[in-house]
Amino acid sequence: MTRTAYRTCPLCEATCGLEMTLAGDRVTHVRGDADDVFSRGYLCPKGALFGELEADPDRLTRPRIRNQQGELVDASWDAAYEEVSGRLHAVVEAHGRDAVALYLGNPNVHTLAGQLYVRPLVKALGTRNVFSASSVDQLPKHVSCGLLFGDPLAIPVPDIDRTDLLVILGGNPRVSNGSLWTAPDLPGRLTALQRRGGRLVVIDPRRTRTAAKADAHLAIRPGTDALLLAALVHTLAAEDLVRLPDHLGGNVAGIDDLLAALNPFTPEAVAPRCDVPADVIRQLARDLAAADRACVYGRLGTTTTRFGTTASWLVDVVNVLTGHLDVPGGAMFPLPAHHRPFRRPFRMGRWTSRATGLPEAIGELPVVALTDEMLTPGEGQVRTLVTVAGNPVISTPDSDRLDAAIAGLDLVVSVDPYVTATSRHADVILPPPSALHRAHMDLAFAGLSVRNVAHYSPPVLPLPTDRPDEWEILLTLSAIALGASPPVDVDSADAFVAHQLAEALVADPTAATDEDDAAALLDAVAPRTGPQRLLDLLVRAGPYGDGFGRRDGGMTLEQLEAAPHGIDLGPLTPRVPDVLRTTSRQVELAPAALLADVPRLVAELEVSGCDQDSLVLIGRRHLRTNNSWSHNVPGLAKGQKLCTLQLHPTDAAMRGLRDGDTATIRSRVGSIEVTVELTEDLRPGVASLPHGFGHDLDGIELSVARQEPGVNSNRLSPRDEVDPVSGTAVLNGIHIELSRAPTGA
Ligand SMILES: Nc1nc2c(c(=O)[nH]1)N[C@H]1C(S)=C(S)[C@@H](COP(=O)(O)OP(=O)(O)OC[C@H]3O[C@@H](n4cnc5c(=O)[nH]c(N)nc54)[C@H](O)[C@@H]3O)O[C@H]1N2
Ligand SMILES: Nc1nc2c(c(=O)[nH]1)N[C@H]1C(S)=C(S)[C@@H](COP(=O)(O)OP(=O)(O)OC[C@H]3O[C@@H](n4cnc5c(=O)[nH]c(N)nc54)[C@H](O)[C@@H]3O)O[C@H]1N2
Ligand code: SF4
Ligand SMILES: [Mo]
Repeated sequence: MTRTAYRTCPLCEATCGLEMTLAGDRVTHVRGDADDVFSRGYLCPKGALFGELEADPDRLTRPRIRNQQGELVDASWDAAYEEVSGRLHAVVEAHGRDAVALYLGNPNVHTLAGQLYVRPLVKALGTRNVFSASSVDQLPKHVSCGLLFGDPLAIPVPDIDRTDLLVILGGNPRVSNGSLWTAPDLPGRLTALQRRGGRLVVIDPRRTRTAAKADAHLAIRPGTDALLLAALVHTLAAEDLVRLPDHLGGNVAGIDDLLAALNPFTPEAVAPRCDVPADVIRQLARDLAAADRACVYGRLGTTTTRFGTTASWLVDVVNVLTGHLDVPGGAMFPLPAHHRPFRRPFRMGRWTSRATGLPEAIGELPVVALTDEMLTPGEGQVRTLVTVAGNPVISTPDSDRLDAAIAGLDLVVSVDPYVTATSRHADVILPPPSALHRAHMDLAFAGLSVRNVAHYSPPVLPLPTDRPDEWEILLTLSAIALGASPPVDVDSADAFVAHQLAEALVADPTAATDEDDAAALLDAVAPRTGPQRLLDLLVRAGPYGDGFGRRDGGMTLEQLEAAPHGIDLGPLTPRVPDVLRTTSRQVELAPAALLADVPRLVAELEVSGCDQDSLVLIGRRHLRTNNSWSHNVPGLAKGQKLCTLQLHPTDAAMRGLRDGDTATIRSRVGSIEVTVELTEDLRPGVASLPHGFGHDLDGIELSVARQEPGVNSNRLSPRDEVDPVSGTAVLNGIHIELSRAPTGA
């Protein structure tokens, strides 16, 4: 007997609908859900192998505890929680709450546990040492949008289906399937843009799959996007091309200060540094200004650079000044179905990293500070690490130092399904059940979608009775952090979280409810519990919600449950001024924190182009990978050597390297050996190495990945090279030296 089940794919930001065939509890086939209102049948190789990933025999089904001999052995849930509780309480008692660091990895934005139950855990831990993958990723965009629009979550996305001209800097959506930009089948949408006569311009040091199919590709020098963007602004001003959409006119502040600050950045001044001709920059500005519907978009190749926040800011500045912010076909603000809590105007630097002085932003510290927080003695020194869905030993800079620092901690707890480079250090591993056993609804990505869409997936399989759901694991940890000893009453903890949410909703003027009694909201969603109770509250209080009876026919979780292919809520619509949370309630084009960084960018103009024989390293992604944890799926890995150093033949020849040779790469902090792959897709002076590899460390239990382990590129990233505004790591544009490895190929 087989059956069909539908579920949103949790593997990347595209949120494709999966149609799965199951025999018993095994997924035998996956295809794209042709009826999905958003993805309409699209599927990538990872989604197609979702069943294989879920059934991976290396996934843990029971907790692990480190025994007296130092081995990680199977344990019961009771014993595992007991171990965490005893040791965590001891650390907090002896050293205080800041001695516990929390690292939140990328999959947290892909699970309901991460979306709904991490915040209670953060509160319960009460530590300032909260870190996440954001600071090796998109944090600069949160900061720039926080400063521009007042809300770090108000991130405008390219309205791809209606635009005529799209300029992509440092993104490769034909491979990544989009990021901070949720649009299933981006390859198809990009093709459609060109078919209807629109243009795609890609700015990237590498001729990526996206660049190869673009109408124009500018192979910019890494790390110089902020300069190019500043020159676009300069041209718009110099040629009198600035025009704001009518509805924005009265809501934009700071234009004069902005233009004055960017006055030094003429196209001629930036051209040698960017290695993009001045007339090309000027023409791009004119094209953007002349297009009825156009949009500039920057992704990882702009954020994880020395000018990450400044580049992120200027992307939106160009959209504003060319009249393309918040209008159809431009950069638009989605309106998700769930209620988003009212936010006070964005502030950062509310505390700083004790060891590095780097500022807090969106409630966390930059992860580049984690190693020093562990190694620097004194009050608040980190002695315990809790990771939830994260693999910082592979994903974050200066990995060898971090790896060694983690090994010296008093206690490591990992909520993770695998024994990875990071969780191999754990004293306790708490594995979440497979995604098939968990409900799903994308909350983060609904706020980044090119259409307003709501999609709820119930669990495909019942949870085995002997296993907690991931949200229950997080709630148990929260209760332990608050001082409880196991067994924890998860139902009470969950009721407490729901009550707090209901209280927040009745107090929130932007929530769709007239109730002033939290109990009435909780009655309305009874008898639901767990994430479903929270979701029903959020959806009913949301912009399309039933408002707990206020709006007839408004959305409820019940409606979503009855719509396995999702509910389409229509194209994006203008949202200014509602979306603005700045104190002035205006778009602040020239925030002080960003103007203060302009002199550093001016200094960059003085840097000469580049030495002929110097090399910088950038990253890349492959369609068949997902950061550090997809390499264990045989159907995805296929024994391919994906972790190669791509190099231009000219750079290789200068060093006597040939295709297939083994080269030694040295950076200021580390050295690794890797196979060379020659390609003319890179601009000379730039080498490319993917991240997420290095699965051959002692103790890692990834039997398939170990066969083709690759090397960890972050052993080369210095932890003191950051975008100073946000503290985000520089992962693109690392200076390296390259030579033939002594042992040869
Ligand atoms: N050099 C370089 N470094 C990079 C990047 C780069 O481009 N270059 N990219 C950066 C980016 S964009 C990101 S987002 C980070 C990612 O950094 P991380 O989030 O630290 O790493 P991931 O590889 O995504 O690892 C996710 C972990 O979550 C576990 N996991 C998977 N599903 C679940 C689940 O449902 N629940 C739980 N609890 N755990 C789960 C996996 O087993 C894995 O251990 O890496 C960053 N690092
Ligand atoms: N297949 C696959 N898809 C993924 C992931 C994955 O691991 N594999 N990871 C997911 C995650 S966590 C994220 S955050 C997204 C990332 O999504 P994207 O940002 O679209 O993906 P990347 O491939 O990292 O693209 C960054 C691009 O920036 C270029 N670049 C490097 N330095 C510079 C520079 O200084 N300037 C400019 N203009 N370009 C530069 C690189 O050559 C690269 O093409 O992908 C997501 N999707
Ligand atoms: S594009 Fe992303 S969401 Fe869609 S099937 Fe592939 S991994 Fe899943
Ligand atoms: Mo990411």
